[in-house]
Amino acid sequence: MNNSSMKKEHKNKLKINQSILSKEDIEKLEYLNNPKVLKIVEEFINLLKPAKATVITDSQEDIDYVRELALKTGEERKLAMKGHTIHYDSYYDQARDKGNTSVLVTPGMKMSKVINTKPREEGVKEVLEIMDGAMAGKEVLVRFFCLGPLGSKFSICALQITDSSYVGHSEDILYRSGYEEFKKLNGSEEFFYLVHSAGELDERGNTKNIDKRRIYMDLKENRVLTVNNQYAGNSLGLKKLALRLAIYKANNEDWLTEHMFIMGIKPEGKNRISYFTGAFPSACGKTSTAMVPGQTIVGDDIAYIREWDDGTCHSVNIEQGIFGIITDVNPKDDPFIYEVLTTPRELIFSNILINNGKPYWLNMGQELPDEGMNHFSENWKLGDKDKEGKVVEHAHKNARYTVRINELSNADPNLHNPDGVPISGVIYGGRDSDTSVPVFQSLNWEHGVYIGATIESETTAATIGQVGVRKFSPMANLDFLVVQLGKYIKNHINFGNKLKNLPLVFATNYFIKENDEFLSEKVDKKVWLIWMEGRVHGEYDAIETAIGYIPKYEDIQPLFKKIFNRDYTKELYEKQFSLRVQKFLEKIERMEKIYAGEDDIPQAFTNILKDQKERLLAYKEKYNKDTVSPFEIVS
Ligand code: SPV
Ligand code: MN
Repeated sequence: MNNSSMKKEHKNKLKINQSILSKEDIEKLEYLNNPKVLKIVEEFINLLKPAKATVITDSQEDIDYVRELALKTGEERKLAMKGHTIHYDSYYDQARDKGNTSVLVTPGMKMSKVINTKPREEGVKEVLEIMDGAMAGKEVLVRFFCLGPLGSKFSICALQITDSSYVGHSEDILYRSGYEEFKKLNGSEEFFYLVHSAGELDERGNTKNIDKRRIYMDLKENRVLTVNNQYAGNSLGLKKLALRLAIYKANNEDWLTEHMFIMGIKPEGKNRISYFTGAFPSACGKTSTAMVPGQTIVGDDIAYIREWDDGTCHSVNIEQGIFGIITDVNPKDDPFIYEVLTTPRELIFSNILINNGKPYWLNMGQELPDEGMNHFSENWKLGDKDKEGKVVEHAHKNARYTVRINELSNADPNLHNPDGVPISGVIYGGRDSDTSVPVFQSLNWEHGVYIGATIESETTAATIGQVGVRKFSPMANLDFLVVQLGKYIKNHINFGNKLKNLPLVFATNYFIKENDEFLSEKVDKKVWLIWMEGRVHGEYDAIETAIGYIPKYEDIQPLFKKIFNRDYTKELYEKQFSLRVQKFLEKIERMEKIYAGEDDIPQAFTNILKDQKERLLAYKEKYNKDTVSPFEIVS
């Protein structure tokens, strides 16, 4: 049947060949009554030129189709355990590609200096040229999702077009299906759209033309165009790509889109739960904090936060699953996740070692086989080297698992609550070996914004004697900022100032060292969490210091006894909670330099930085030393 007869028969205006999009699929699109959806589908199918297009609704049948397609195309393979599959990304596509990720800007659009930008016209032209014919011979999925709980004023609809069944399947695990939510839009153009093609594939099913990998955020059109990649951080429209669109939207509408977990803290013996959000750069303990035993998890990566009618703020997880780093997950440190990864359920592993149908990853707490299939080859052997002469490890360090949160025994019952959860605390987690204390509370909301805006994380590869390189990441969100840093900070300050009931703000640093040894154990974060939760309820006193409120020994000692039956000594407390005044001053100097290079930093923020510095200099004078004991500050 040719184009014109197809049009007549179905009375649709879509100029797409019926050999590509069936009558039934056209009807699924038309049901939504949304001209913009039809326009986008037509434009991109005609550009990308797939052999077949399939529209996926919320029905179980459609969702099963995607899961099975991933096995049929070979993008995923079954493992021995029921429901488990393995997916590989190209050896050169194992993490987010910051270099080829750009924000497309129009004249007059102000961006922070730390953001990669490209003139919009040039970027759109370039990526559309690369996308032309990129789906030749492949099947494309047209998907509808809801970022946030269904029927929630937080949520944003998102249209995803992708030729990767792995991407489609991952999104079914990680996001809520939103076909009916699109219908409820009533034809409105208020949605994000995300177009992805893995491009031409090699014999292993991996993207061939990595050099033509592009990830372009087109803020003007509320869309992201991404091509020649498969790694989820580059390909999954709903994850870090829609995060950027939502940051832009939130910063123009006075709410917050943050790179934060949401967790419930439940102190033993007290009949209550307090919800906290937390922003941690990678390798600073984000997932392991959200997974502390005895607490609940709402989300581990992205939160929308809005002012609520009662003067508090509420937050939702825009996801319903976890795309977590698998390296280091072992039964001792991460019992919940380890259990999930080793029992039957729907679960995608990526970029790990498979031997005899069984999964193996780095530091899983057992010996690994020295051959198998991995992110490098079908037949990897210990000692194999890549083209650059580098020995390939058993699995990639950034290897991942993808699983639904409701598969976890610590899933919070409010995960899908359209009202979200009320937030009473915000945690900013940094990583340094020589400056900050394990936990402290900000002096007020604005000082809390300062703490978030000055997060640093030390690189972990530092060898003995070498000082780790410090990476700056305001609110752990630097990679995703698509507004000026000054505007982002101002939005944070204003957001808190309009709330009647402000969340308290805390900072953590689990990595302080003495003589190259960590001063805290991995599990200690439970004590810090319980202390923070208690502060929200006015249960613990604290010592007011130049950097903020720090816990008292008398409060922390019994918590260690009760929770771990451990004798927490005064000596250890003093080492952990001494104020390294000189080191804090050095940090401030680094921040002054960074912020001096940014335009439009709010005066309020500059003042907090100045006040913080003055308080530290006053300590230097008063105590006449570089490091001040918390016992001295008390007395
Ligand atoms: C992160 O790197 O912050 C992640 C994984 O959550 S990615 O999807 O790559 O962004
Ligand atoms: Mn993340």
